[in-house]
Amino acid sequence: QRGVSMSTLVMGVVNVTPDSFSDGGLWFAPDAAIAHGVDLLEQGADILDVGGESTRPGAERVSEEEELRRVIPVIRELSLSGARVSVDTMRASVAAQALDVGASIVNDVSGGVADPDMARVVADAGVPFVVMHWRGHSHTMQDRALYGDVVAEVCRELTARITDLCARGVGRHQLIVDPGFGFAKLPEHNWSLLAHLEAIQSLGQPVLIGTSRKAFLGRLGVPEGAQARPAAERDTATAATTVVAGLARVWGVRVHDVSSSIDALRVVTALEGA
Ligand code: PMM
Repeated sequence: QRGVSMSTLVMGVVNVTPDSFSDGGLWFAPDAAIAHGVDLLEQGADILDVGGESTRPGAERVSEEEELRRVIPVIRELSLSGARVSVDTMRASVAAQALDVGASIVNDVSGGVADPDMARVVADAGVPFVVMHWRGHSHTMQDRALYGDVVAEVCRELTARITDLCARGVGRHQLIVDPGFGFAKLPEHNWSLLAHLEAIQSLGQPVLIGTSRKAFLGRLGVPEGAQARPAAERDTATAATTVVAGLARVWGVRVHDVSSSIDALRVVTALEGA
């Protein structure tokens, strides 16, 4: 058992993509993705985040048809099995169909910017909506990693998203904010954001963080200019960031390796009870 006082939720990643940077191709067939989701639930995931479009730096977009073909069967099956499912999509049409087959959270890395219809879908459904800090699509986003004060600017840009979404009829109570680790961010930006989660929390919304297996963790202990460590060897560092998140009492962490983050949160719970 996880223990009752553990408050940070663990969102397990189910990528139905051939090219995600962290686990690309591993769970691409629907059956493999469903089995992976079931496995993450058994490890203790509270939510499964199902996505069909890679957002790794430089990635090109997939078509709507292809995205639907990838995610809808997986979301339907996992929802039927009783899982709480979020759909990781920038498309309003994909979000709407995912909600129809059982998803109950929409996770949009563009925070409702990429598709002008997203706000309406989320407002009509009344479901939780993850609004991530985003400065543009993956093929050019790293050109936009320019900040004077990254923490202040991410907070300001998330506030603008909250204002815009509320003006379009989305309830403030629906909004979960995410600083968008790795999205138009250099390693130093990611570290600043992780060091100042309280600033993101001061926006007054629940906070989700997605540091899992990201490149800034792959640079730890690796000399300048040398190859970053592979994504699969970033889970220990990821779990360490889950400790940071747990101590900060963030709402949730989005991770690939669920069991190590569950353990990390057990450490937090034990510490807090000591
Ligand atoms: N990162 C990725 C995809 N979706 N959603 C949220 N809310 N936050 C993130 O940081 C995030 C996301 C990219 O990672 P992946 O390719 O490993 O899924």
